[in-house]
Amino acid sequence: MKLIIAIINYDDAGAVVQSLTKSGFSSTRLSTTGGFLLAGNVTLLIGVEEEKVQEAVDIIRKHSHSRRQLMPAITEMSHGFMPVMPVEVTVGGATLFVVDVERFERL
Ligand code: 2BA
Repeated sequence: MKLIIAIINYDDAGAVVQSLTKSGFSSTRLSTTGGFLLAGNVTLLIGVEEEKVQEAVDIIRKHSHSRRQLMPAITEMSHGFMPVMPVEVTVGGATLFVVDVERFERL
């Protein structure tokens, strides 16, 4: 068994979870915050049999869209902090980790 840890955009989460559920995948949705933008995103935990990993990844890919996002920037001056032009970053469709599950039990 594998555990897919999928970090996705908050706006895509509903469609991803709905489509996973429709295809028979169980998932747990966590509210998380990206360390760089400090903006809310969603992390899904999806336990799947190895042969179903690709199907789950395809569903996540289908509903996750990359976006340009503005990041407010500040610079340090001798007398404090000063706002400068916001920086635009591309936030990817989804960030995935697929890890081995040593043991899985429902008690
Ligand atoms: P954030 O950390 O808020 O990052 C949002 C986006 O900012 C990233 O999009 C990337 O385009 C950019 N970014 C991140 N760190 C950067 C840096 N040091 N310099 C310049 N630009 C940077 P994604 O790569 O698509 O990542 C989306 C979210 O996925 C991240 O939100 C974070 O929550 C998660 N993530 C990405 N890579 C990860 C990793 N290696 N480990 C854990 N979480 C990760």
